This record gives sequence, structure tokens and C-alpha cells, in this order.
Amino acid sequence: MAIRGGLNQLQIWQIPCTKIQLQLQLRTSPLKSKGLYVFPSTTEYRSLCLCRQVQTAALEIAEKKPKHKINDVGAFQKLPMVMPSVDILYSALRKAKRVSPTKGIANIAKRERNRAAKQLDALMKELAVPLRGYMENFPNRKYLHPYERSLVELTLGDGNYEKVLKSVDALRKKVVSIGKEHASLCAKSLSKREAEQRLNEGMERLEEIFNREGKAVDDLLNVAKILRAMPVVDLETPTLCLVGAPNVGKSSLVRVLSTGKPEVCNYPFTTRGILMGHITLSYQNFQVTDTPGLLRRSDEDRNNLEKLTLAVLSHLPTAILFVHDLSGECGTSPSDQFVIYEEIKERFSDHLWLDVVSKCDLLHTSPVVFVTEDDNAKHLEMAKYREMGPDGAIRVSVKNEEGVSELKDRVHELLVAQMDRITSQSSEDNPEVVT
Ligand SMILES: Nc1nc2c(ncn2[C@@H]2O[C@H](COP(=O)(O)OP(=O)(O)OP(=O)(O)O)[C@@H](O)[C@H]2O)c(=O)[nH]1
Ligand SMILES: [Mg+2]
Repeated sequence: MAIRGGLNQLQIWQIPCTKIQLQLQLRTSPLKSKGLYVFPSTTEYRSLCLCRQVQTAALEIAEKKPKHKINDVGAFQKLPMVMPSVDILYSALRKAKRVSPTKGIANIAKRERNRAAKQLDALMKELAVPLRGYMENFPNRKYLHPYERSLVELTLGDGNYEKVLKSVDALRKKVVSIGKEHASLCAKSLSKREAEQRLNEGMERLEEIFNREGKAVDDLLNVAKILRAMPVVDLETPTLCLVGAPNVGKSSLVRVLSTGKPEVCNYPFTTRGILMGHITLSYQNFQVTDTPGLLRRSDEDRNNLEKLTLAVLSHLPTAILFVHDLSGECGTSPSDQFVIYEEIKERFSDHLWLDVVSKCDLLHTSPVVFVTEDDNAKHLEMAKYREMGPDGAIRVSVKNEEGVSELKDRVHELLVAQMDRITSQSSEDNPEVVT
């Protein structure tokens, strides 16, 4: 928009420039009475130079405005509907064949070549216009909200979004160039028969290229489907994000706390994406997100599921409910969970935080003996963690409902505090809105 604004300003500034130039020409030119265009003399260039300066100044003003606004979340819900490539092709062929020649051409050959050129032109446009629409309406990844930018990268694979859009644009360009080439051949035909032949050739070539490369459009349709299915997040609504190692019971807790019904299974990485649930407490709405589990490893070794979790924590204003499983059931030792916990806590120290020790029904009966336990981790804090979890952690079981009611109360308090944060943040961002 800023670029367009800049161009408009330039155009406005150019009007006096052209007028000055023309007036000078009319005053000085010996040819003025003949109404011929005369190139301005050197002195007259001064006015042009003046205009250039003005233009530059105008451009600078325009450039000071940000060229693109980083969008809020929700871009995926605004993606255009993509038609399957076969539908585009058949609809285009049907419409093109219905195009009739310009009225009033008596000569048969002329009428036929007019019809052929018009039909090919129509086919080319019917194929290219939807593709151009997609190119214009699928957002550039760099102007997406950082959270959605990460989703594009992590769910589609790095660079795939751009790759698909590029293929669609390449197809559009081919359609335009082939369509124009054949429409022009039709227009040059010398007989009715030749015009018909050229028309058939052109249609066949366009059909062939669309059949061969239309997969790009179908890929784009899939991309849109995947992105549209991403959970909708409202940045103004407080969000609770459940984090922890795989298989510790995060999804089970999401089911207990919210409307979200994520899959629960006894194996790691059951949760393979970001899932949203909602809670209504005292007439207030809150969001809950379930995330894939995090393992003890460096960022370079993390899989895309773990990266999704980190993207949520990095880019969304969430409160964290960190889930610790000390029962030895989940597959990640308590000492490894402690390391993950310390790392995440340090990294996201500005987030509101609550700790939960899950599966406490198992803790009474089964002592924690875990084969991958680190023998060197004997210091007090670790020993305490293995017994109790972090200080202040709530012990919960979704099996016998122990601690669930306390957890709900604490989650409510946490989300109310998160709401206060969001409100004060938005009043800092828009001081004039506060009365
Ligand atoms: N005994 C007992 N088992 C539980 C409890 N909570 C969850 N489980 C079991 O733990 C296993 C993992 O639970 P999930 O909720 O899928 O764990 P998760 O952390 O979401 O797992 P991922 O999505 O794979 O990271 C399932 O078999 C659950 O039935 C609990 O309070 N007590
Ligand atoms: Mg899960």
C-alpha cells in the first residue's frame, strides 16, 4: 500500500511539472503554432530538475512509512478458495467455446479468424486469471505473523510454500505466453480452415500444458487446506499452553481442563500438532493449547513437532502449564525432564508459569526406578525434583481425579493474571484508547 501511496504522490507532483514544461515549450518554440512536440531546451530542464527534487522528496516521505504491515494472526482463514486444476480447465474450455465472433463481419475468413483469436484469448484469460488471483491473495510468508510463519515452515517443510506458489506462477506465465502466441497466429490466418486449425492447435496446447502442470494448482489447494485447518488463536484471549516431555499426560490434562479433545495414547508424540481447546470460567473465555512433547536435546536435533511447541512459546502470549511425570511411565527419565524443565524455564522466564506432577495415582504405588537414570545427578535439587517435582507443583491424577479441582482453580488464577497482562500490554501499545 505504501508503494502505491508513493506512486500516487509522484503522479500528483508530476502534473505541475508537465504543465510548466509545456508552457515553456509553447512560449519558446517556433513550431508551437503547428502544434508539434518540441523537446525542451536546456534552460527548460531547470523546471524538470526542480520537479525531480520534489519527486525525490515525495518518495522519501512515502518510504518513511513501513512498506508492509506485519499481519495479525488469522491469515490462514483468509486464504482464497483454490479450485482443482481440472475444474479450472473444464470451466475455461466451456466458457471459451461459447465466445462468438464480433458482430457485423461479413467475410467468412475474417469472421472465423476473429472468432478463433477471441476464443483463444478467452481461454487464456479464464485459465490465467484464477492463477493470478491466487498469486495476489496468498500472503508472502515474510509478512505473516511470526507464529503463522513458523507454522508454514514447520508443517509444509522449509521453502515448500514458496515453491508451490512459484510453480503456479510459472504455469500462469506459460498459459499467457502460449495463449498470446496462438491467438496472434489465429488473427493472421488467411482462410476459415486455417483459422479453425490454428484455434484447435492453440486449445490443444493450452489444455496439454494445464494437464501437465496443473498439479501445481492442486498442490496449492492442499497447502490452503492444511493451513486453513491450523487452530485459530486469538491473541487477545489468555492462553494456557501445556508443555512437557512426550507421553507425560499433557493431552489427558487438556481434556480435563477444556473443551479440547486431543488424542491420548501411551506412546510418545501422540500429539502431532498444535491443538486448541477453550475454557469458560466465571463468564470469561480462555484458550488452552496442547503441544507436542519436548525431548532432552539441543535445538539443532529437534524434530518439527518440538519446534512447533517452541514456536508457540516464542510467538504467542501464553501462560505455561508444565507437566512433569515422575512415575517412570512416560519414557523420559525424571532427570531428563528436569533438564528440559530448567532449559524451558530459563528460556521463557517472562511467561506466567504453573507446574503439575501428573499421574500421581501411580506415584503412591510404584517407586521410581528408571533404567536411563543419570547416576551422577545426585545433588539435592535433583533428588528433591525426582521425589516431588519443582517447588509448588500440584500433584494431579486424571485417573482418580486427585488434585484436579485444585488444578482448575490455579489455572483460573493464572489465566486471570494473563488477562491482566494482555490488557496492560495493549494499553501500553495504544495509550490513546485508555480513558
Ligand atoms: N495412571 C495414569 N495414567 C495417565 C494419567 N494421565 C495420563 N495417563 C496416561 O499416560 C499416557 C500418555 O498420556 P497423554 O495425555 O497422551 O500424554 P501426552 O503428554 O499428551 O503425550 P504426547 O502427546 O505423546 O506428548 C496415556 O496412556 C494416558 O492414559 C494419569 O493421571 N494416571
Ligand atoms: Mg499429547
